Amino acid sequence: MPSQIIIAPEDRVFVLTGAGISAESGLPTFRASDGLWEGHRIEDVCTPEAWERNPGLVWEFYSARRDSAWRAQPNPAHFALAQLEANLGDRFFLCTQNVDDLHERAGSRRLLHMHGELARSRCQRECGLPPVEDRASYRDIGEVGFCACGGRLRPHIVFFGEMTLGMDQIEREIARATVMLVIGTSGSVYPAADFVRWARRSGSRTVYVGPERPLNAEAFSHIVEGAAGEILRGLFGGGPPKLS
Ligand code: BV8
Ligand code: ZN
Repeated sequence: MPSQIIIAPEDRVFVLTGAGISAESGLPTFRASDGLWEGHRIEDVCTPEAWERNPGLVWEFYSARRDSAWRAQPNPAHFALAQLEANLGDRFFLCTQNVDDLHERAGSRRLLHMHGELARSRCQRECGLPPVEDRASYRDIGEVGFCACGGRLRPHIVFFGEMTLGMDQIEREIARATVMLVIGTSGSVYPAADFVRWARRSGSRTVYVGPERPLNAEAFSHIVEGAAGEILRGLFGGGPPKLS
């Protein structure tokens, strides 16, 4: 049985998740698909240039991602984090790099999607109007709607080269956390890959859960190798955290 981690009454837990936590729900990770996302090069579907060049291809890609995400179900790792949130209340904060909605469907609420959400679209003109709920799959760019200002709607996704979301809140939560738990992320994409180093600098215990050592392994005080769905349940024991 993997070691358990103590969470004392004065502890605050910051959790960061990546594609690995959704692997057991059947959603492919980025590493697994050898740098190709469902057969597409990142440059063709997830950069501002790609959007300018061919918004139809970008919408085809994210429509396919929407379809597979809506068909997927949360797995025991998602539920274990929702349980931990229920136990710790405001001593818990969850930041995810994932754009799927499996954390929400498992019951997580104190959650921030730093790379955006599949379930929303926003105006490409950044006119200031907030993102809108949009779970549709578009077969053709002609089907995609427009913002009230006339701008075309784009996926509410952080493309490479674009600023990540909620960084002020993330920096605040990392600064006041005493334990950082990182689950299922290879540590290859920034600034998320640096969070563990920020946590280490502010004296937090840093724990990684995943079947492979991440690229930022040096910054973790504990590495628990294994699948999140198996490890997390054991780690928290499902009931109130007996992390002694
Ligand atoms: C920015 C949304 C600046 C889209 C995403 C050179 C050096 C350093 C940085 C850079 C650089 N050149 C460019 C950069 C910056 C760039 C970057 O980091 N590039 C990398 C490739 C080097 N970063 C950016 O562009 C960021 N923006 O820097 O802006 C700026 C500043 C001011 C003003 C304007 C701009 C934006 C990055 C966000 C891009 N969007 N997602 C979408 O999802 O479709 S990133 C996307 O890829 C994901 O969100 C995630 O972040 C990343 C994939 O990583 P992981 O989630 O870790 O997945 P991966 O497959 O790699 O690993 C899975 C892991 O799970 C594995 O370790 C595996 O072992 C594990 N696993 C498998 N099964 C399980 C498991 N774990 C547990 N249980 C299991 N069962
Ligand atoms: Zn607009």
